[in-house]
Amino acid sequence: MELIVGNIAFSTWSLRPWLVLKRCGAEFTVREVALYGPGYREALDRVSPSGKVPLLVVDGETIWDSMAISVWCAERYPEAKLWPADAHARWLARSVACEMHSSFMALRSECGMGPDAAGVIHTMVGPDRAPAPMSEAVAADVGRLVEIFRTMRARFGQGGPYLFGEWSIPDAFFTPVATRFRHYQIDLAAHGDDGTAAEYCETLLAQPDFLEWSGLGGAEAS
Ligand SMILES: N[C@@H](CCC(=O)N[C@@H](CS)C(=O)NCC(=O)O)C(=O)O
Repeated sequence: MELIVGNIAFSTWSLRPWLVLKRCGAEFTVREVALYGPGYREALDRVSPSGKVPLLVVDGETIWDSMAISVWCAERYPEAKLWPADAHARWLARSVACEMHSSFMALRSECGMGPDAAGVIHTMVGPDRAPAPMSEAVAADVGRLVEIFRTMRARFGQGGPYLFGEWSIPDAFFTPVATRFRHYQIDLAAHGDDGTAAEYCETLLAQPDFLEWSGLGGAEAS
């Protein structure tokens, strides 16, 4: 089984299925396709049906999209308990993971972790590269994320430090958010946090699998 990822230094999409696969205890190799350099489009199109990464090559198929790979993992490794056991928690875990997958465009584009128009990779320039001033759209995204973190932790977080207590797929999807908050030094208290969201983000950033990814080169972002 092979996970094909973008640059570990900044591919936030690639980090998610990597975290999920690690959680399953799956045996897999990683192939990094360098994005946005000369010839990258052809290299990516050779391996990717969608022209994007991440991809999981398994059982003669190429599965694309970080959510599709995560759902495949939940099917293949039920013992990893990648979704919460409680039905209500599970329904909402899927809601927030899908919301993360499909929304927060302002945060993604204005607080990017990939190369900008000048080719500068934000993660490489240090945490002082804060966007100033923060746009209303980014502030709305941050406020909504704080609301999700506070609400889910309060309702379902009793069994552990993750969003739904025990680690589950939403934690993989929110780890890149925690890296953005850290990288851009976003003060969550200014966006409605009572400390819950900040503590949750610290938990994600201290998670051993994330630290291993950081050691592979994805220190800030990915
Ligand atoms: N929704 C997709 C998004 C994948 C995505 O945007 N991947 C970026 C990686 S940073 C990519 O492949 N970009 C290359 C390109 O668009 O040319 C997923 O979750 O896998």
